[in-house]
This record gives sequence, C-alpha cells and structure tokens, in this order.
Amino acid sequence: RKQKGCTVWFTGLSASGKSTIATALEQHLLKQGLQTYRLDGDNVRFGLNKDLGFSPQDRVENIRRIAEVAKLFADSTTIALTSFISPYKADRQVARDLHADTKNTDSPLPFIEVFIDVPIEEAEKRDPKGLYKKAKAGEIKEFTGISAPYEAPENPEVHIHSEKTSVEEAVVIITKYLEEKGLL
Ligand code: GGZ
Repeated sequence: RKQKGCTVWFTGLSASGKSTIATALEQHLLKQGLQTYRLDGDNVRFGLNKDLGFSPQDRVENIRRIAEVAKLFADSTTIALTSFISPYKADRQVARDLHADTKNTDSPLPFIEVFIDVPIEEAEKRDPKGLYKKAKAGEIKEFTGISAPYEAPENPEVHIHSEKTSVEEAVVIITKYLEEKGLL
C-alpha cells in the first residue's frame, strides 16, 4: 500500500488517554498493512531521553528531540505517532515548524496535532498510576495540571473529548482525517 510519511502528534494531560488511543490507532494502521512507529515515554524517556526530567527546560528538550526523531520516521514514509504531554504551545510549534522546514528533507512533512482533551477533574479521578494523588500531596513536584502548566492547543487538526469519545471512535475520527488529507 502506498503511504506518505507524517507525524501524528498527540498532546494532552497525564491520564487523558493519549497512549491508549495512539496504541489503538497503531494497531488499526498495522492491520491495514501500513507502516507506523509509536514514540512514547516508555521507549523514549527510558532511552534517548533518560537524561531528562520534568523541569521546564528538560521538557523543552524532551519535545525537541522527539520532534526530530518523529521527523526522521516521517521522512522515511512511516506514520510516526508521538504521545507525550507536550504541555507548552511554543514547543509544539517548534515541532510543527521543524516538519515544515525543508532544509534537510525533499518536501515538508505533514504534522497533525491531535488534542486529547480531558477535564483535569476527570484525569484526577482516573489517576491510573496514583500520580495525581502524589502530586497533590507534594510528593511529585512540577506535575502537569497540578503544579505545572498545560497549555491547551487552540487550533489542533483533531480535537477529541476523551470523556465523551470511545477509543474506537477516536481511532475512526483520526483515520478519517488522515484519509481526507490523502495521508493513508
Ligand atoms: C507530568 C510526569 C511527571 C511530571 C512523571 N509531570 O501518566 P504517565 O506518567 O504515564 O505520563 C506522564 C509522563 C509524562 O512524560 P512526557 O514525556 O509525556 O512529558 S512532557 O511532554 O511534559 O515532557 C507521567 C510521568 O511521565 N510523569 N513526572 N512532573 N508527568
């Protein structure tokens, strides 16, 4: 099957459902014979970015490196799926601009920002790893949504309200978008 590379950039709070939806999307695309690669905390923060923590400067560098790696995958015609909080608007813009930059690629690489939107109260209620609880108790400092900012996207290509949308529905919405843009 013919495919163009692109980066599908998920952003949202911890426990918003980013990784779950990205994983389901990956499965869906793989089943269709498409080549994809998913970048997330498990394969990036414990490897390439193991020297980085959660200070503002470290998050900036985390996102910058992830954007560079995603771009390389996209340039190889893979569909790169990234699922990181990426809390700063400016850094998501850096990632977007990098994909548009043709200094080291033949053509611009499509960048699709997918906002997995969840009310902070709902994320706190889900709290699958107990991190919100720890953050509120002061045991984790600079925790996104509690003691560190999350700057919501204003114009994401795809906006998913995760408390009202099932994982399957989210996959359909994103796939439709990619098809409409001629990326699948
Ligand atoms: C936010 C933190 C923090 C702090 C550890 N703030 O729910 P999780 O556990 O699995 O996902 C969160 C993950 C966030 O890493 P990212 O690389 O996506 O963050 S960023 O894009 O902001 O660089 C959470 C865990 O790491 N975690 N400490 N202080 N999330």
